Amino acid sequence: MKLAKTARTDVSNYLIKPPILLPESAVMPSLGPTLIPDDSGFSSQWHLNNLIFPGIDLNVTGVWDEYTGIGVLVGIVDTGIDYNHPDLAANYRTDLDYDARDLDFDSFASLSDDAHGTVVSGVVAAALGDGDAVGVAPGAEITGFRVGFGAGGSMAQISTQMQNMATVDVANNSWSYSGYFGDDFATSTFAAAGAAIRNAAEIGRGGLGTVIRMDGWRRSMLFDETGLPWIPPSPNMPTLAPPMLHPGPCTRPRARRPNAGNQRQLAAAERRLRRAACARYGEPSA
Ligand SMILES: [Ca+2]
Ligand SMILES: [Ca+2]
Repeated sequence: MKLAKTARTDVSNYLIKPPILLPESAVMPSLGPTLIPDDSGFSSQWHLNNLIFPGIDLNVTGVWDEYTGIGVLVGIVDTGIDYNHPDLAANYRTDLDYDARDLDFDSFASLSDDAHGTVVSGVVAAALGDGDAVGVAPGAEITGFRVGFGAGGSMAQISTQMQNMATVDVANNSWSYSGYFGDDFATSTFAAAGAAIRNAAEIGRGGLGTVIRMDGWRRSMLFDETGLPWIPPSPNMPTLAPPMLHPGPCTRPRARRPNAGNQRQLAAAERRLRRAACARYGEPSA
């Protein structure tokens, strides 16, 4: 089985900056985003910045002043990609892609059924400036892991590209092989692909694990609602119960800056989660 040419890992962007401590009396100025793309189609990209219904969007433009995804490589597992498209050319890595359909090192969209990968690549990382649009991470790099579907596809192609996910920082999979949410990686049909996903989650990014987007996941879901097997992150957490009974930062409501209002919201959310966890695992909630 042939795999993509080069493993690439750059963990420098995952280092956490030390917090900036301010005196309690300090007032944070309210500043809007200064990076506003001048791409001609940006005003129509309501999912990034909704001009008609403000706030009904991804709330991402404020992040771009500090971070646009520079230094992160996203693997697009999908059909072929028109990487000569002016929105994509600047961010596409032709030296890292792999085509499991044609068994070559070029994931260019060469057939009429190759349209999907180009669209998905643009949503992820269409570059600032050139073309018409921008992606949610316009500074990130992308590379293509081409597969076919229907008569042009096979489980061997899928398994190969699931293995190749270990060579990128983030992997995107906007597809299903057997219908919406029909792919069951616990079955024999998908067993090899499932093992490859687990491998990427364990060894990608130099051992930090490739970040693999989970379709169908919602922020309100608890892990055991995903139907996935629990992989203990620590000997002290052999099941989901310990982290559920000790709610942590992952339960925090989204807030840009701490203040009295969202601190109360946080406390209330943690109380709700703790009550739910205790009820689920038969523990007293007092
Ligand atoms: Ca090819
Ligand atoms: Ca662009």
